[in-house]
Amino acid sequence: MAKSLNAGVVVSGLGLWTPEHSVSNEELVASYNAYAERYNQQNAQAIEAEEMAAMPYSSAEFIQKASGIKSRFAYVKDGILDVDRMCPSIPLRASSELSHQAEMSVAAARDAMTNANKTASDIGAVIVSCAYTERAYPAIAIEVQGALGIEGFGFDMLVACSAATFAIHRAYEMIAAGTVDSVLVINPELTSPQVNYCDRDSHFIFGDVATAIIIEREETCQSEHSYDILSTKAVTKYSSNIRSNFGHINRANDTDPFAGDRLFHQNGRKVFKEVCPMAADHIESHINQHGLTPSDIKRWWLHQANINMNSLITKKLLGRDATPEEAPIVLDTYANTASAGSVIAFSLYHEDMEAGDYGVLCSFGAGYSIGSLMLRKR
Ligand code: CO8
Repeated sequence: MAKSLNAGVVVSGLGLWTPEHSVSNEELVASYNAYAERYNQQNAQAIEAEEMAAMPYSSAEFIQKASGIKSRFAYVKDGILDVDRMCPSIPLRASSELSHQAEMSVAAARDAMTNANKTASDIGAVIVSCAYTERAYPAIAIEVQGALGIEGFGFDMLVACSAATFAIHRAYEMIAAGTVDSVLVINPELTSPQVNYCDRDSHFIFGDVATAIIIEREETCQSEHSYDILSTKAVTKYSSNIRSNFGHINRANDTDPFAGDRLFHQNGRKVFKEVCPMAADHIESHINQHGLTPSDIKRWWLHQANINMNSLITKKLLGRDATPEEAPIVLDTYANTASAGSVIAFSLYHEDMEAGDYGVLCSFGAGYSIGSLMLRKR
């Protein structure tokens, strides 16, 4: 059993940057269906002869019912709805310019620093952790560190949906070990370039966003809203049910660099069935480590992939439906934002918590990976 380090480490600030452009289910379905119709017309003979499968049509009603998603934000909307493109049109930036993910990161980081009453000189390390970084090196975290004028060090981490919780775990451990006094964790989830907008099963799932979290020693905390990190818990179990084969080796494969398997793809039904019980068991055992039960938890800031997954998990834990106040949902407007979802929920729904209230922050997804934190309002 993982022991609580009980190290006097706190979450002292949360930051959120939301893109200005949003894309509704209706808009997305209209462009997907126009693309499918054209494809089916162009290949009518082969489809008729059963040499090719027709592209199936998507529906806004299905998307909302199956996932809870009504719309998503896009860093760049241009191109996503263009049936001749089906991909956002994001301009290349020169190496001398701030990169796209660094720009998103800086915006979320400034919000978190304001909320934590921190300046750049108070931060000892920067972790940028998300599902994809736009390049391998130099690390986005080091670019952000430079842009914000932070001393110390920075590094990037990739853990798909659990990138935020796993990075907070690392920050917690670095502070507990005395390596640094304060860490800025940022999750610039620029997912839209990896969404296959031509795939009916996944074209609706993701949105773009950036979140940030300040973690520091309790002695230095000057925030109005802060949370003791009582412990962290993580588990991973290998599965290819959520996968992207995009990577630096693609150049050497002599295959299509934009093929469907290079983009996000999944067996959603299997993921749903396998991850829900794993996540519920993980959370319950984490809570039990503290001599608590699920009924002691005031707020569940859960991963935001699917509203039905969250309902199932909280029902399994509580033995009843959770209220929207207990387990807030943000995926109706944000969709699945990879690792950032639970942090958005935390960021938007925490200020009413009272001293002594317990909350659980938990991610679950690709890997599979599950990461949780037991938090207590100070
Ligand atoms: N419109 C209409 N019908 C559809 C559509 C659509 N868009 N899509 C599927 N259908 C059809 C199917 O073909 C099927 O038809 P039939 O019954 O005739 O075969 C029927 O609807 C039911 O299909 P499913 O069984 O697939 O539907 P589900 O109820 O399972 O819902 C979901 C599909 C919403 C995908 C659901 O399974 C789900 O959310 N599963 C959980 C997945 C999950 O949590 N994944 C985590 C992914 S996030 C992550 O790990 C981070 C990765 C890194 C980020 C990537 C960024 C790009």
